[in-house]
Amino acid sequence: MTDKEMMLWYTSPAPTDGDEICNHGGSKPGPNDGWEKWSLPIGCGWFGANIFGRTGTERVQITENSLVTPLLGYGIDRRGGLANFAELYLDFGHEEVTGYRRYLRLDYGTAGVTYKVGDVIYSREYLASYPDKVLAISLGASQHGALSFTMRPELPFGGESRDEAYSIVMDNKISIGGVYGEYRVHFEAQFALFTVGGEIIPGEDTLRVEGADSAYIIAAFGTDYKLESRVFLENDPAKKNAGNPHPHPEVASRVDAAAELGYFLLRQRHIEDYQSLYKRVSVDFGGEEPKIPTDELLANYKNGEESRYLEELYFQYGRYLLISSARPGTLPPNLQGTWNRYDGPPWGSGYWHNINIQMNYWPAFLTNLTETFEPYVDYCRAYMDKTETFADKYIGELYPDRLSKEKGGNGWAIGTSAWPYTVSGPGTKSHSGPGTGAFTTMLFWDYYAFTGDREILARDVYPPLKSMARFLEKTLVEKDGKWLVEFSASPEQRDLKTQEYYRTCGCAFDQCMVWECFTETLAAAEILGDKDALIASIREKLPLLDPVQIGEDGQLKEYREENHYGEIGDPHHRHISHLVGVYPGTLVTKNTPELLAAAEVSLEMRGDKSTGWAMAHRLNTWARTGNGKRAHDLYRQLLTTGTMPNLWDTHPPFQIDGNFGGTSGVAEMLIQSHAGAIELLPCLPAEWANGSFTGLRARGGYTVDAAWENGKLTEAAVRADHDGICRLAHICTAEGSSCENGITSFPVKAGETYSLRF
Ligand code: FUC
Repeated sequence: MTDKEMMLWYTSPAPTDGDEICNHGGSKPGPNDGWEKWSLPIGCGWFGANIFGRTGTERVQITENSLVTPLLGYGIDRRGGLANFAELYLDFGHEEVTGYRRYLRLDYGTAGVTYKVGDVIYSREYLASYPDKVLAISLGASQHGALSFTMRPELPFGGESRDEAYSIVMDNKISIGGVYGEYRVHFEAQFALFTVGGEIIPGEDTLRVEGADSAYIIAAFGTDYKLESRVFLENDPAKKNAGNPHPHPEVASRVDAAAELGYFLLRQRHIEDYQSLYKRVSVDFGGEEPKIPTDELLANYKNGEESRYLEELYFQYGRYLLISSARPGTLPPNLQGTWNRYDGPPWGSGYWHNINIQMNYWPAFLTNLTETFEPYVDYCRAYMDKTETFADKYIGELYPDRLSKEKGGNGWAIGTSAWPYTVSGPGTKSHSGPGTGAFTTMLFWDYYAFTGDREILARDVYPPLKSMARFLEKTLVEKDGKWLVEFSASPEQRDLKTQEYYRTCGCAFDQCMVWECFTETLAAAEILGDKDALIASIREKLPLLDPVQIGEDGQLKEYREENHYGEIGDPHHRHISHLVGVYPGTLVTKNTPELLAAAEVSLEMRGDKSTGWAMAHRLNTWARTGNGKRAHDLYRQLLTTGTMPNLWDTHPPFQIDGNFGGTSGVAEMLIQSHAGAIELLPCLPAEWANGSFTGLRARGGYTVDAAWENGKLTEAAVRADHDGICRLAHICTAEGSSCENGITSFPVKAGETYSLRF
């Protein structure tokens, strides 16, 4: 563990460019967009806020994931989806300032601003508390009575598209709210103001602070949304929330409870809670705290300068963003995490299921943030009834003779798009095959694999996993002695000749996903002693899936009917879905060297150049091949071509998946455990010749630390959650261990740490 601080910082506020934009589709962000490129995100899963750090009028822009209206069509140019919740303006009128600095401290989960006006130092700190479910802002001045400002919360865009809008000023509190969109979401935000010294003067929609020593603001946000199966089953948009209590009393009680605590205690509780997750992991590649701000650091890196610190920072930033956008009880992180300033965000800030939502969760288990997956478990449980009807429909249309009339008898099925209020089903006109469902259940399996927790397996993992196997089994047809998915499509690939989405039978994506799903289901059934007929049936089919083949260019084929690389679809497509067996899958590993070599050929041919998340996908896949140079090239590429000054990933536009994929990619370079043993430093690049990490996780319920010098492991420690046999790859020196085929095994006891020196 190093004590260097992980911090993003800047010497000017976020510019005002783009402040007026309300709908992404109508007007694309400009080159210097303040929100997208420069503002700093804080959040706690319940809500998110972007801090602009301005001195004249500060802007804090707030989102809460359940304020949604239906997306009126697909694509980034359609209005709908997640909405901007509220804007908080603080008028200081500080125009001439010196010594300006704003920052985001990843070690504490706090953002801040400091500057001087004349001799007075002004400072503000912002935090989003998960335990107390409030936004808190402290405002200070270095001279008695020097703090004066106006607090001015507003509905976004002057209340445009908000019905029954209200703004109520009472004593030291302003409440704003209304009803939003076709789902008739009732929402409310409350902003309470507290001062030391000076006075608070109420205005029509404002509170003015005059001559205070210091102040703090506590704000809470709520809607009448409740995550339950009714939300998805109910077709009438206006009835999805019907009968749920108005958020007002609950929001008010949260503000009151937080006010009782006061800023100091709120801050303490926030930092304790936040650090209990964040501090589980450290990485050190030899970076040093930079003397230049983050935007310059990134710009220099883009110009070819090295920065180990930036590489560490980006890794930890992904963890910060995940902690800030997903916690038990909240909705899962969407395409923008939980941050959005539009009333029509790109792709509706959806949960896109042909790569994006899965990528959001790639760092969850590996980087020791397991509980951030709980929101998806809840979400899946809530949409399950609806997605079972999709499976009924799909099987009924394609294979009526296989249709079961029992509830859940055809398993469940999911298409690409999903939101807090709706989820889509698969279809033969889709651009992505039914494998997207198994892409999703793979996360569930990993939830078990990394925790080794049988209760989690039985309660949260096995039901959706087995049910997905049930569905996928019904999508298979027997051809030439193989079981192939029909209809099948490699996500979003088009036929080179017709430019239509290419639809086929048994493409690598679907076959690999079925292979993973069946393999996981069989392993789970074995542990849980499930003897269901389905288990016997998928056990028979598994060896006949023939998921991957090598083509004439030595490539891992995307399609069974492909001979040469790139003859069917776009050879440089951003999706690399045919390689899911390498990552995040477990089919193609170092134990299958020919297949892995073929995957490398495909990866090379696909090329590094791509969009944000697609570079992150390549990074993770290169990490699995063990090629440290190529993995690091991709990491560099992601940072140089897919990263904005606030270190948000850009597709473009801003999508958070690339941040999360970047973080998991770094972790995959340091530790892997998908091929039967824990492998330390499986993909170490020359750039990270000396370093260490602590707290990364491995399958089986292990927490691992390691240190290395000149590219060679010097020490490691493995903590076991359960009694068992620990298996380490390529390490044959551990005392009391047996070593066979490069795998060292030794017995471990729950709660014990095993230290190894080399
Ligand atoms: C998938 C990708 C797109 C985009 C969208 C949100 O459909 O293919 O590039 O990221 O999700």
